[in-house]
Amino acid sequence: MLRVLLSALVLCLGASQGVAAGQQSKNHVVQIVSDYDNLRMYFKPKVLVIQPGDTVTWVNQAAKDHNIVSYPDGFPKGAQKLASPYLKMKGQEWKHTFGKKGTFEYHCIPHLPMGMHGTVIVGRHSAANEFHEPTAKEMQAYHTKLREFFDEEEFKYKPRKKRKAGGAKQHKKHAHK
Ligand SMILES: [Cu+2]
Repeated sequence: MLRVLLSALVLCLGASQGVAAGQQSKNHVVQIVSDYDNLRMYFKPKVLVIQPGDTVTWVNQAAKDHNIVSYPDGFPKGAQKLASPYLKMKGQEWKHTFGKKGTFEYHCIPHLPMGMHGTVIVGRHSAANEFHEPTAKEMQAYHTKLREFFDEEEFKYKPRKKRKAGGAKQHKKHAHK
C-alpha cells in the first residue's frame, strides 16, 4: 500500500516538476487541448523529447472525443505503435511507456485536418530508413479508420516520403540532427 502511494507521489512530482526522486524513468504529460474560441484542437507540447523507459500520459482537458494514433509508418521498426481508445471525458487519461529509441509521430484522427498531431522523440530522432514499413493489411486498416470520418476526396493519407516532399514544417525541422 505504501509502495503504491509512494509511486503515485513520484509520478505527480515527475509530471509537475521533472523531479524523479531517485528513479530513472520519468512521466511526462501531454495536454489534449480543445480550444473552442479559436476552433483549434491540439496536443501540448506538440513535440516531446524523452528517454527510453519514460512514460507519456495524455490528459484530455475537455469533454471532447480525441484519440492518439500512430501513422502507419510513423514509429520505429520493432516498436509498438500508439493506438489509444477515444478519450471522451474531461480529465480522462491514456498512457504509454516508450521502450525503443526513435521518432513516434501520432495524431488524433477526427481532428487530423486541423493539424492535431504530435511527436515523441525517444532518445534520438529516427533516420528515414528506421521507420516501420506498414504492410498492405495495416494500410487498409488505417484507411478504414480514416474513412469513418472523411471521404477519399476530403482526406487522403500521405505516406512519409510524400509528407516530407510536401514540406511539413515539423518534419523539416527534425530531418537532420
Ligand atoms: Cu482530437
